Amino acid sequence: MQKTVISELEQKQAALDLDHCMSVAVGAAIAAGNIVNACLQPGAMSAISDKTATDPVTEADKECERVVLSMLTRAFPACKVLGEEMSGGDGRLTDGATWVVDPIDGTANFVHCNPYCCISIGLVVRRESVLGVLYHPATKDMYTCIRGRGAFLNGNRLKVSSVDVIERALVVTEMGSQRSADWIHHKQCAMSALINLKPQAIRCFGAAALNLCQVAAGRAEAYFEHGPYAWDLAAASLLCSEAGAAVTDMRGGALDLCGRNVLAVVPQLQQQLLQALRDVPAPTS
Ligand code: LIP
Repeated sequence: MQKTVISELEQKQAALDLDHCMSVAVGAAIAAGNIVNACLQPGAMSAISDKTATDPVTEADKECERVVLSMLTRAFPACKVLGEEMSGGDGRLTDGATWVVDPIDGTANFVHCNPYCCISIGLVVRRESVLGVLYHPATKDMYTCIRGRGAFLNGNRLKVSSVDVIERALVVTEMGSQRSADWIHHKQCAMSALINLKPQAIRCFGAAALNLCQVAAGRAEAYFEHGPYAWDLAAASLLCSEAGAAVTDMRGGALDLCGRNVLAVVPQLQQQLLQALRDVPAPTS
């Protein structure tokens, strides 16, 4: 009988009961989503402290992260955790199975009571995503994916857009929270390159993970950004690839969850986007 050789990643993936992981992660996302929705009610905004003037963090961010990490570590004590707000460290990943959590992706939207924000929970093994859960509290949309088993929105399978001409494409990018000269120069060059490409629409919605969900759901043809961290990308980059998007770094290389840049695009427009972004200088700081 032919020996089934599976990769070390698949072996580790198989060792985790991913259906149980999914069930706990969905429950944790909903629990955090209830906190977000309570804060989005008029007059209920959570206390704000600022990481920087353009990168706020709220007590709700910290409370959501506490709730999510508590549920995950109680159910999976052997897994590591990496959260945007409290797990410390330099945001780098190790080889071990790690829950990578952004308790509120789109915090600047959230502090302005703009509901375009989500909870992102990814499970990463050997620096590659194997499971993703993203919850958009305002719409109660639950995006889920397991490596090799497809991408889903509220249980319905997702497939990227079939648009194959840039003039009919909606492309998403972001200004981000960095304001140093090199980052501003990068953003100006990237936006200029995108404008010159002449897509039908350019959007900056303010949440990396939710932007990737739009590509996976066929509501946008591409999203790129230099800036997102592993907690912005871990869950939604897998959702995009499972829905049929080409997901790379902005030069077309293999996505590095800690590489702080991403391009998710329908395959039929990938070369045009890469060509347009080819000469955009990366930030130096
Ligand atoms: C945000 C990202 C967004 C980026 C913002 C910010 P946060 O994450 O989702 O793409 O442009 O600067 O980093 O901080 O709201 O979780």
